[in-house]
Amino acid sequence: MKEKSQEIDRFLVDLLTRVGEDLRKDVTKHKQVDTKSGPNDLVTNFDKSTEKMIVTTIKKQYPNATIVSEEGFGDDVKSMDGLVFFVDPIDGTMNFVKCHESFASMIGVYLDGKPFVAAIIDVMQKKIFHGGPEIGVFQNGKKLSQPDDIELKDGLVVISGPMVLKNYLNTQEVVHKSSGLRVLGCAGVVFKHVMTGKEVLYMSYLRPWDLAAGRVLCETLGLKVVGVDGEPVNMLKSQVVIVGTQKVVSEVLQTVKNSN
Ligand code: 2AM
Ligand code: CA
Repeated sequence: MKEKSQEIDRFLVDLLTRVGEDLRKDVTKHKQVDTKSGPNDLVTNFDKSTEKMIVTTIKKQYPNATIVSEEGFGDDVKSMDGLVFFVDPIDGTMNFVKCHESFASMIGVYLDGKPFVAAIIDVMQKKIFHGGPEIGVFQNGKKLSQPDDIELKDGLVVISGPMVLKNYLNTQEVVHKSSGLRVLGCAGVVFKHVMTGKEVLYMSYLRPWDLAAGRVLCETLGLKVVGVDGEPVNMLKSQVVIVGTQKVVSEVLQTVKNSN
C-alpha cells in the first residue's frame, strides 16, 4: 500500500507540475469567461481544457479508477469503491481571472472511501503540497511537520464571505473570538495556510472537488475535518465543512450548536 501511495504521489506531482507550467502561460491570455450557478461562479476555457488534460492523463494511467470532476469530463460516480480521483482543474477561478494569482489546481485520491493520496499546487508560487496518510505530507518534496494545536483566540480564521455576512451558523461569533478574519477566494490556498499553521480554521460550503485533496493532506497532518454536526463528511455530497486544529474545531462546533 505504501508503494502504491508513493507511485500515485509521484504521478500527481508530475501531473500538477505540468498543469502549473501551462496555467502560468494561460493566466495573462485572453479568456472566454462564462458563469455557472451565479454571477460570481465562473468557468473559463482554461478550466475546461485543463480538466480534459488531467482526466485523459488519469484514465490512461489508471483505467479502472473513477473520476469526480468539476467541469463534467469525469464520470458519474455513485460509489466510493476502488480508486476514486477528485479533480478541481482551477480552484479560485475568480482569482485566476481578476488577480492573476492565488489560484490552485487540486487532485484528491480515495481508496475504498478512505483518504489515500493528494496534491495541491499554488500555481503562481510554484508550491506543490502532496502526500497522504501512508507517506506523510510534503511541500515540493520536503516533509512538513504537524501544525501546533492552537486555540481559536490565538489564530486567524478563514470563513466564506457570504456565510459571515449572513451570520450563518453563528460564524460572526467565531470571528469575534479569533485573532481575525481572512477571506482568500481559493480553497487550495486556504488548505496550504492551515497546513502550515498560518490560519487555524477554514469553514465554507464545499463541493467534493473543493474538499477532496485538502481533506487528505489536512487529516494526515493531524488536523480535523468534519461537517457541522461534527461527523465525518460524505465525499460525494456538497456541504458546509469545518477544517482546523483539534481545539479550534471543538470550539467552533460548540458555537454552531449555540446557533440552533
Ligand atoms: P472554484 O473556483 O473551483 O469554483 C471561493 O470562491 C472558493 O469557493 C473557491 O475555492 C471556489 O472554487 C469555491 N466556490 C466557488 N463557488 C462555489 C459554490 N457555488 N459552491 C461551493 N464552492 C464554491
Ligand atoms: Ca474549479
